[in-house]
Amino acid sequence: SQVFTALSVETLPDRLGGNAVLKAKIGADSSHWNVREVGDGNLNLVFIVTGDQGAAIVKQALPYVRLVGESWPLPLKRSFFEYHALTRQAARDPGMVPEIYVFDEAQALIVMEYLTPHVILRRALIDGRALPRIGRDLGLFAARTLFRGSDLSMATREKKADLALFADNVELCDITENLVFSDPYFEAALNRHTTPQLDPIVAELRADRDLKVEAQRLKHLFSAKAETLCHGDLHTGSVMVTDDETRVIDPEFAFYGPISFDVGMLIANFWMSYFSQAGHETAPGARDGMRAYLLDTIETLWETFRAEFAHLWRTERKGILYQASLFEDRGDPLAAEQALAIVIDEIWREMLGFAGIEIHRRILGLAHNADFETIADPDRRAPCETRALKLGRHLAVNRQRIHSLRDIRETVERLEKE
Ligand code: SR1
Ligand code: MG
Repeated sequence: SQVFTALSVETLPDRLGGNAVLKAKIGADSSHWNVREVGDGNLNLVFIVTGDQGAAIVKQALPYVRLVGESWPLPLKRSFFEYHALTRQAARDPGMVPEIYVFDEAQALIVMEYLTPHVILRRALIDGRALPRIGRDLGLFAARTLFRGSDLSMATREKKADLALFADNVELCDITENLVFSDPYFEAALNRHTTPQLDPIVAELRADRDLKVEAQRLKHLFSAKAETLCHGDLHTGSVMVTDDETRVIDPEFAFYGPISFDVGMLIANFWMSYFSQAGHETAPGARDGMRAYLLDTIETLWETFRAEFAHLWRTERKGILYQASLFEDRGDPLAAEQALAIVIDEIWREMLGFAGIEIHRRILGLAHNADFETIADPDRRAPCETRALKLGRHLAVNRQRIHSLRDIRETVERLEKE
């Protein structure tokens, strides 16, 4: 196959126009294709291509980090991992990821379904839109993909083959290992907290021994607990929504890691959205309904995850772990329920920790999120970010002693009034 060459708006129709699948999906005459580059993420090129028949998304990896430039090389093989993660997610929770039309490994490109009129969930939440389905849809997606990618469900040979396959996603794991678990807690070169008013709390957090130890314990879990196929970058920017549909995109950070990782990252982004609302409201209290919606959504997401995980545990536990032959067949059905309660409790405590450090890195590290960044006035942004940082510390350090989302809701609402 050809040497990798980055696509451009000008070259794309010629380069992809001969593909029979794309002729059928977009239009037979590629000179009629309209191409727009819309990538606003940190890593890749993304094009929307429309033609006489329809439309498609073309996503192409670049051999470097787009956010930083060619000084930070990044392998093209991330596209391979994204493709393989998407195929597994499609099988494990049908209808929740975009359909793939073409995968070209040498060109590091995936052509997939154009989701329209979907918008990025993070953007919708900034705009104050309360999407009715996301808590349930994302709770189901997390439970199904994380349970079904693990030794609770998969045949051991198949699971070990996937463990080996995704183990090569080294460079993207390295990004997470550094940017999420370490950089926020010292003066790393890539850090860029954009609000100088945060300097005192940043100094406090970086001197916080308990926090730094917890961050490294969580990094240890991330690197060593190869439990399931994680999405790896499951935040509100990786979800596309309408009022009626939820889709999950962008699993190029996929790796075998803790079940709790995706859940924690995702929920953290709802808490950040909550604390950012004060920076977006046009009058005090104008976003109170949105705030309540976000905390309710977190509860729905977690409760749905827990209920679906328990359902799959009871009906699909066919892997090498907690085998029914050890429990039910021996006349002790409660043994499996006892084990389930312990497994869920462990996911809960880990999930809180991952959520806490995800909040910190989105404010202190390299990769910020638009929830806070779009609050232009630093005097409005700083209190929002400070409250979120405090919650992150509480979650990471006290996670073994936090027992319910009700307790966290009280903390969150108290911080919001500070
Ligand atoms: C250099 S990549 C920075 C961040 O962008 C991705 O979306 C991941 O979240 C990563 O940590
Ligand atoms: Mg992404």
